[in-house]
Amino acid sequence: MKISNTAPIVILTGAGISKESGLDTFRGNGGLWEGIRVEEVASPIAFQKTPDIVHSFYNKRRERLLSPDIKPNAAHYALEKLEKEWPGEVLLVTQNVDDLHERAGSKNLIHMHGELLNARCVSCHHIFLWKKDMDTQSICPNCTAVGALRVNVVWFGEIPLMMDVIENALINAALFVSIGTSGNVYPAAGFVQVASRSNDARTIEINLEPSLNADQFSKGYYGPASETVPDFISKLLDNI
Ligand code: BJW
Repeated sequence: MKISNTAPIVILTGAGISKESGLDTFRGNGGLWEGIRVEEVASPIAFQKTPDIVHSFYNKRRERLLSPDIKPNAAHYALEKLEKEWPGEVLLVTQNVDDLHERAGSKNLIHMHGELLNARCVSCHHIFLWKKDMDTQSICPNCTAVGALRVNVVWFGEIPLMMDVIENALINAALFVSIGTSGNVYPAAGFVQVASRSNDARTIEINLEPSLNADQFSKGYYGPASETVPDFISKLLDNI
């Protein structure tokens, strides 16, 4: 593929990129958490009604993320290489709340759905690094409120983070690449349309299988991310 080597690139990643690092996806086989659909735990109403269930969901995922066997895979590292070697701007937007892109060294990164290792106090609005379990008795380190802490992620019905920066980057992108996401959740599932309509960007999907909106992309590459992403990026960098 030939695009100008100063062209701005936007990459969107989803749960599929972290699957081979040992983190479960949300949907599909093995993608459910103890028989509960993510839509039933990842919402402010669920947190209001059953905070223990929601805390438990995130405590288990936080513990898993912090276990020593969880590491970035070749796809995370390939994206870091792209950011370092591409002469134009590369913005990495992830829907993932894990920190595997940071661990691989990516810097120009937006966590549009928040971060699992951060807690937010709904009383004083402070955000903290939080690596231990959280429950309804957890105390805010800033205002000392009891039970006001929640994981700092974006649930259904909440507004994803830094949308103005993301939309601006999509409008100006010459290449948009979506990796490891099923296309079930908006606004991320609509990014391909924003990029292709605004600037006639090339749009590429890289996934294990065609996503729900696969027909909206110029091209798709299918297979495990740890193989397809490094392969795609080395071809892109070879063309500089
Ligand atoms: C591999 C692989 C391998 C596997 N290699 N690939 C009707 C129509 C349109 C929209 C709506 C609607 N009704 C409601 C809405 C809005 C709603 C929404 O989208 N609902 C849908 C269910 C329809 N969206 C929202 O509420 C969002 N907010 C919003 O819209 O605010 C309004 C607003 C927007 C913009 C500006 C101003 C205002 C908020 C959405 C928040 C989503 N939150 C979650 C939880 C985050 C915390 C947590 O992690 O627990 O985010 S839900 C969950 O889904 C999580 C993920 O980031 C997100 C996407 O999942 P993802 O990454 O796609 O994972 P999977 O499992 O679905 O797919 C994995 C893929 O990988 C699969 O395709 C596999 O094949 C593939 N794969 N192994 C490569 N080795």
